[in-house]
Parts: sequence; structure tokens; C-alpha cells
Amino acid sequence: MPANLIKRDVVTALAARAAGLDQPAGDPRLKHVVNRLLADLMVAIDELDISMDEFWRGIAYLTQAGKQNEFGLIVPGIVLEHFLDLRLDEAERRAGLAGGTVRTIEGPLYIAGAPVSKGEARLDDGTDDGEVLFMEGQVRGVSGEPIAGAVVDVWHANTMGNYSHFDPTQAAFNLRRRIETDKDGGYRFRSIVPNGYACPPGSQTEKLLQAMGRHGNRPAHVHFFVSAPGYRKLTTQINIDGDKYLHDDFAFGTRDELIPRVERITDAGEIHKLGLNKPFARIRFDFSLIKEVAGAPATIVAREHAEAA
Ligand code: MBD
Ligand code: FE
Repeated sequence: MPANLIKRDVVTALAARAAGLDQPAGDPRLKHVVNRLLADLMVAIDELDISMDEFWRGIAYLTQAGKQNEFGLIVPGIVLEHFLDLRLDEAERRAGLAGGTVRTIEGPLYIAGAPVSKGEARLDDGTDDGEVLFMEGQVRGVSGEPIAGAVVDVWHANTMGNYSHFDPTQAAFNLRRRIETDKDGGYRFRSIVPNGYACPPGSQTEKLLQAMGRHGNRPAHVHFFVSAPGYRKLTTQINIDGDKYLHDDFAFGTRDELIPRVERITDAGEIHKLGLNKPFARIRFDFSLIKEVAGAPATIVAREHAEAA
């Protein structure tokens, strides 16, 4: 079929009626958004001359993606979650907010309610024979003041790149903890160095990526929510330096400021001091939080999460 079969004012009128713009009832914001998206979609279908086969293949794809609960994975894979970060970065800049640790995407694998401890924690349950990781640092305000009682909510994958809860072979909350900073704003944890995540083979996400000539791998990373009363909540990650996918993340989450040095500790004295018998990795990383100000764009995001059983 040729493209551009339908006049723009016909599209506009159809989108308006379909979005209920001629009805007094309903949610005005929702109607406004649906109207815009429908009009843009109809224009795109017409300009791209999307065939009926293509259209219904797309609907079947989305139906299956929904059944398999994959929208949370498709969204970062098609750069939209990173795009939302760029918008929030720019909105903060325009609100005069500056400094602080840079944010990056949350991703779809957070589970609320991880065990809480003071100052330090061990994240792994000892069943994964990965390289031991000690990570420590301080939570401070942008002016440098240490923040005692901040909550460092940390989660990461195991050496298979899998996350507890989503991977039923792991214990509940394995590699997930909430650590309250000590009186000096300090946090410390022992864990294992994660490996990168790969989209499940055969998943709708992977099918889409493959059809676009892309891969579905993330470099190894550790996620954080860092929060404290009076400060803006930070959502971020650190990357494990040296990963093959460090600058080729299918989810576009890597940011240069979030690649701390990984020290490899081989000194026998240091190893023994920590009760270990082999070399380990150490990362020092401080988090810097911006003070909350009235009217600034929210960093606390309402988002559905899987529930811990
Ligand atoms: C992950 O671990 C992740 O962080 C993201 C953004 C997407 C898929 C898996
Ligand atoms: Fe992740």
C-alpha cells in the first residue's frame, strides 16, 4: 500500500474521540496523554505504511511480553529508562540543583524489604564461591557533611548474573541488604563480585534485541538506593571495572562517574585480618546526596515491584 493515505485532520479527529476529549467525564491528564500517543501512533502507521500483518505481529509481541512480565526489561533495553534519567538530570539542573553522585537506572529487579543492619552487613550467604568483595564508603551531603543514619539499600547479581527472588535457587534476600550508615556516615559490606546480567534466552526482550542486531548483556554492576531524611533519594549503580560490556550495556546504565577502581588485595596480612584465605577485591565509593528543596522534581518514584514472598 502507499504511505500517507489519511489526512492529518482525520487522524486528529479520530484520536480526540477515541481519547474521550468530547466527554466531560474521565481523567483529563490521561485523556490528554492517550490523545497524543494515539495520534502519533496513527501518523506513524500511515507514514511507515505498517501492514496489517506487521501491526498484529506487534500486538502479539506485546501480549506475550505482558504475559511474561517483561515490560520492566524491555523499557531499559530500548533506552527509555535511561532517557527518563536524562530528563530528571536536566530538570534538576534547571531547578538549580547541582552536584551529588550521578543517578542511573533502577532496573526491574529490586525487591523491597531487605534485611536492615547498622553500619555493615554481609550480603552473600556463602554458597557462591565468587571473588570476595569488600565495599565501603561514606554518605555525605554535597557540602561534605557526613550523614549518619542514611540508608544504603543495595542489591546485585550472583556470579551467574542472577538476582535472588527472580532466581528461585537463591535464598530470600541473598545479595540484598539495607545498611544504615554509622555516626560518621560510613557503610561497609562484604559480598561477592557479581557477574553481568543477560536477558533470558528466548525471552521477548532478547527476541527484540536480536531482531535489531543487538545483544542483551549488562556489565557487572551493583545497585543502590541511598536515602536520608532531608536529602534527595539517589538511585544509582556502580560498575565493576574491566567488564567486557562496561561501555556496551544493553540497558544504557553505565556512567563514567560510576566506575570506581577495584583494588585486588593480595597481601597475606590484610587477607588474614578479614578472616579470608585468598585474595579479594575492594571498592571504596562515597555517595553524595543533594539536600531536598521544595518544588524540585521528585526523586522518589512510585513504581510497582515484585513482592518478597
Ligand atoms: C538488570 O540487572 C538491570 O540492572 C537492568 C537495568 C535490566 C536488566 C537486568
Ligand atoms: Fe541489575
